[in-house]
Amino acid sequence: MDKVGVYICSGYGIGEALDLEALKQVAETELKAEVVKIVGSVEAEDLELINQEVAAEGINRLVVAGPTFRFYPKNAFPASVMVDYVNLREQVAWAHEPNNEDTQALAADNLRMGVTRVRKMAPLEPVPECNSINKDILVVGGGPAGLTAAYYLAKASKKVILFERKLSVGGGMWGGGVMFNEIVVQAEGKRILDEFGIRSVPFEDDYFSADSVETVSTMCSQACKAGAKIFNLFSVEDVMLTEGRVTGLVINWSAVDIARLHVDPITIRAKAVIDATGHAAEVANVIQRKSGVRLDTPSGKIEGERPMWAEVGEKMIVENTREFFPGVFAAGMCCNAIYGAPRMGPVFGGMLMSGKKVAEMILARLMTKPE
Ligand code: 48F
Repeated sequence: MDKVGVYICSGYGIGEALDLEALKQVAETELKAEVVKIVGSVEAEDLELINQEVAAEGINRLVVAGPTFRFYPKNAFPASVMVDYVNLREQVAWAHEPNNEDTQALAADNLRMGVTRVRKMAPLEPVPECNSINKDILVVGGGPAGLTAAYYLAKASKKVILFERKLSVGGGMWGGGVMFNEIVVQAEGKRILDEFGIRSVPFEDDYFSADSVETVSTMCSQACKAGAKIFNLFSVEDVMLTEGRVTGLVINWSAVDIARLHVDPITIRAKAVIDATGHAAEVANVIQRKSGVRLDTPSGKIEGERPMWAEVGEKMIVENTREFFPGVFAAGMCCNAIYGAPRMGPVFGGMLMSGKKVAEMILARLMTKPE
């Protein structure tokens, strides 16, 4: 139940210029305020008395008619009480002819507005907890590996964000092999396509082919529906590296980079980061270039991608799906770039298997480590 209290101040020259009893009448009879009082001032003990009464009477909507609102100390009234300040001093008593009919009418109108305002005030909604800025896992790159990882992690109820530099996700998968719009996967890759609900047909021996457009669009849709948040047009330009571990990413709008604007990026924290940036292995590169740390590779550096050898490349990519630096995991083509293994052309099963494997590795880690 709302209870309106009106406190009219007689100090600071206000009582000499205005008929305060008449104002009190307006508040009581016309405006129907539950508690109406005339007080000597609105500071020190008088302010304390007002607050005691507000608490005792259960007033939750308060009008103080006196000096400008700037006069009151910070937190003069409890945060749970909605307050309106009617300025009877600077804007009425001090600015207009005292004890004049029009001055009195102005004071009454100001009081009417104050009481009406305080009755209509709505409490501020508490700021919702921002659950976008700290995430469980951040995926860099929305190619087949990144989308697969995001899908399985989100399906396991993890908070996942995927950043994709370009307008559309899908990476190198839209064009299949030389733009035939067909992708090829092996039997294990087909099982992942099946889990996404993507149709495929036998191709030869143990291989299957699928429409690349259906594959990308379905993977993207399923990842989103599972709960992954995809931010396209965002580029990851750096990492946060604290105490020998990557703890988050530094991101900016891709348009800022394209337009060569000098706009500072923002950071986002996570328990794990996935580098799924394809051949470029951008996260690994930025760590190596800027931090001079050892990566978990034979040479301690990025080994570099080797020439095409599809069968070996496909096998190696799953093997090379690893945490290559504390807090950062490789998935997809960048695994072979980091660990020095062959590329594999339009065979995409390895990308899907690598995306699934990295999700499983991170899930296992999150389960064994206290959150
Ligand atoms: O290149 P991409 O498709 O990587 P992938 O998932 O799959 C590789 C295959 O497409 C293909 C292949 C098959 O045999 O070899 O190349 O490993 O997708 C990588 C995505 O990451 C984005 C990029 O735009 C692409 O969509 N990306 C790269 N760097 C960044 C980025 C960055 N710094 N920030 C955000 N996105």
